Amino acid sequence: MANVKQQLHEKILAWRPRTEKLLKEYGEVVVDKVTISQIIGGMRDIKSLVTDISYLDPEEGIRYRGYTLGQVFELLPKPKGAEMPYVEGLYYLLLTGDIPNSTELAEIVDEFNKRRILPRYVYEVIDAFPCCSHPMTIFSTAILSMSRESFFNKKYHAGVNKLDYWDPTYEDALNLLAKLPEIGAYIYRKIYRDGKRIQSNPNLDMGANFAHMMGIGAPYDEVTRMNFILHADHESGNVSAHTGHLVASSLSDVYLAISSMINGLAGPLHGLANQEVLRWLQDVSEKMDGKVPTVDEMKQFVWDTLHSGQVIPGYGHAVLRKTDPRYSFQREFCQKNLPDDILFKYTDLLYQVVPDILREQGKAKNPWPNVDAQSGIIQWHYGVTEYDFYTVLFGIGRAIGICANIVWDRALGYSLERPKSVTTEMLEKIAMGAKSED
Ligand code: HAX
Repeated sequence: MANVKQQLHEKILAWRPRTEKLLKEYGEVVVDKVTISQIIGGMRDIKSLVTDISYLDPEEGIRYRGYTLGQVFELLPKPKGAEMPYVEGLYYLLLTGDIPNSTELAEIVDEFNKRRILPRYVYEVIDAFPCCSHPMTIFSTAILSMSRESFFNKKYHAGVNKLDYWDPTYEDALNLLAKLPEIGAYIYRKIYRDGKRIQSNPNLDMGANFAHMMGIGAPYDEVTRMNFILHADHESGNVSAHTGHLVASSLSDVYLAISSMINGLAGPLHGLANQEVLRWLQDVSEKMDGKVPTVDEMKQFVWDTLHSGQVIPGYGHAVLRKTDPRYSFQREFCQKNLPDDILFKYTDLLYQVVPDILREQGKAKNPWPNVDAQSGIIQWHYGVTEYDFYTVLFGIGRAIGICANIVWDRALGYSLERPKSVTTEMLEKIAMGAKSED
């Protein structure tokens, strides 16, 4: 058994009794109540999922395996001369809970490297798409097409023991994650460049390899590492993570689950918001003839959007109640590396005006910016101006966390997901019953 897998196996064996004890001895303990507004309102805030990969605090933001983003970027090992850590090291952290030492890092980097080559048919699937297909549709389908490679499916049909489901899932997850940069970069080259594939370089880490295959020089490798790490996980209830978990809970393989989560991520209220931010900013830029608007002009653009019944992309969040630390991290990157970029100036101006306006409007529970408000500006600055592509970048990152989750879902034997639905009439009766008790 390989070393990473061996370590993971030991952690799984040590963890299982905790889950078993909770189920056997405390299974009937009440964790949360459910209100009618939560049932109609997208199950907001109901504590009904469990994950140890990351935790999202409404005030503080995300922690990966207990580490704040600042700690993750500081503690994870970095390629020589780089400021941003190895993405592979992050996967090791999410999977095992530990910061990898140099041997562990070398091993996980090697695992990614040797699994990166794409089957030929995946290029053909991408090539077969009609023009104007959205990159997220192509990305999802390319991933889906590889379900035939699933090691889990083969083992399942051969009759593998339930306790060992995690093992072939671990293989599928690594096989898929290692290939995502190749798929993403090829889609980019195909749609927006000359269509010629740039071969991956086995001497480069995942982030640098992606930059290389995109055809973009340094420091885009740093941008790529930062981007994949920042987007990797946001606990389990968001649409993409939840979809990945839900689909995998029926024992669908990792390819089917990750393709599905990509479809959820492709919605404008979720991951597609990063492209919507750029679309919105471009619209402002056109109306301003490229000049930076005054504070009052920017306020007017924001109000115009709200009055036309649209949301301000990149602002608000279902859980967070403060500025997203992923936004702050990228803002600091911009302040350091692209302070004079005109779009960064627009974004900073928005940061000055939007929270007050959303508060004045009085609808959004969180008036602060989220991760998507800043990510596209950085891509644009480094030459990726095709904003339809931005959510693919998000998707490569997000797959890392969801894959780690699915491996642990299988290791701890989490059940098929199956919440109960009720009819409107039933809710009305419950409501009337509660009223007559008042
Ligand atoms: N602009 C205008 N109105 C907003 C708003 C925004 N940015 N954010 C929330 N609202 C509105 C909602 O549309 C809702 O209006 P209605 O009562 O008319 O339906 C009201 O405020 C209450 O919404 P909420 O409870 O604060 O927010 P939700 O949990 O329902 O939704 C969203 C959270 C992220 C979907 C929401 O804030 C939004 O639409 N934001 C803009 C899109 C966006 O940036 N999405 C990315 C979020 C981060 C993410 O998942 N990245 O992938």
